[in-house]
Amino acid sequence: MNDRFLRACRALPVDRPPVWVMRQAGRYLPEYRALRERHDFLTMCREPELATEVTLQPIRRFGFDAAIVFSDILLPLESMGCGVSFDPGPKIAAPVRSAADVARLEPARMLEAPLPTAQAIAMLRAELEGRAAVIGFAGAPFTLAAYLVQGESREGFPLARRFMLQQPAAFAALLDRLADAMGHYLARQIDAGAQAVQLFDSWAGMLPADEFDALVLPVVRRLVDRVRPLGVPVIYFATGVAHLLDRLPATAADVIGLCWRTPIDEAVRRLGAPVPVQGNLDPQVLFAGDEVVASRARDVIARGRTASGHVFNLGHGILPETPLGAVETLVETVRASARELATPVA
Ligand code: 1CP
Repeated sequence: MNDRFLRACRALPVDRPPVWVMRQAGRYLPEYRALRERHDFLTMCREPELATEVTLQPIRRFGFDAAIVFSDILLPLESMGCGVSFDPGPKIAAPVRSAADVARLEPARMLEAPLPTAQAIAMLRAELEGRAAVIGFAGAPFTLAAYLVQGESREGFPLARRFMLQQPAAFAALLDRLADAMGHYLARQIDAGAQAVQLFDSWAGMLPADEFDALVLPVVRRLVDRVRPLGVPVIYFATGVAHLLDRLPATAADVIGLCWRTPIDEAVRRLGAPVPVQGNLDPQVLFAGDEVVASRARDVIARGRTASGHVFNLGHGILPETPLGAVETLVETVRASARELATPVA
């Protein structure tokens, strides 16, 4: 039974930091690319057997301490009545642009919709038998709203920002509906066996602090308060939020995921609360050669010791061209930190 990841999330002692990487199932793996040649991305998410296989690929190869179920943050929006496709970037068939569009979204549909992701989670628990923890996930309300309003991915999501400023009540209603829907969605993943859940707020960092405080933080808090009583740790991950770090403990998340821009020890001071953290090696470091990978990973581990709990991860998703050897070096460096801790200093 490998409970390193769950123990670190709870700030309990561990022999070394647990390690997994965001987007660990994906295009940098030849076995993923081989399967992807035969199936499109949405099929791989919607067939529980395929999603399970892809989720297990990086666990078999690298022995990560946690497995994040293969899906996408935009997939559950389909169950709310929004068409989603990838070509390869995401596209929303009917973007949300008015209060009437918001009113059409139906969070309660999340309760009945077939949920292949939940089936995949159950299959993963059975396959893994405790060798790695199974993580479920959802997009956080603001990040989902950014895609829903913009209709696609776009630097700065300008239409979403304008909708937020021009129609604050409608935007707040949109966030509320998304929080309700993701509450149902995460509850179903936890029911199926997810041992932790991560909220991805990839675009929250674009907001000025006052708007984050007024509109976004209260909805994240409401969602976290809905999910935490279900008994599994909740990780809140946002990028580019150096200006918001002191606010993040107010999300009430059990673990704060850190992007690579702020060193962990500094982030811990600025969080100002003894909350466990996850992160935060810059994904680009994996292109710098084994020596740099090992030394930078050791640096992240050392800084992580200033936190009450530390889950080793990258500071954002692993990039498609990443050399496999660098990931091996990374995992081996994290494993070796246990031996170093066990060796008495002469
Ligand atoms: O062509 C392909 O094979 C599809 C590429 C792909 C993959 C592998 C997409 C499209 N999504 C995913 C999987 C995915 N997405 C996972 C799987 C589990 C794992 O980590 O191994 C997860 C957790 C996500 C989460 C996700 N999707 C986020 C949050 C994390 C982040 O990177 O900030 C976001 C923003 C998305 C949207 C999305 N889905 C896919 C793409 C290309 C994008 C990003 C578009 C953009 O930059 O706006």
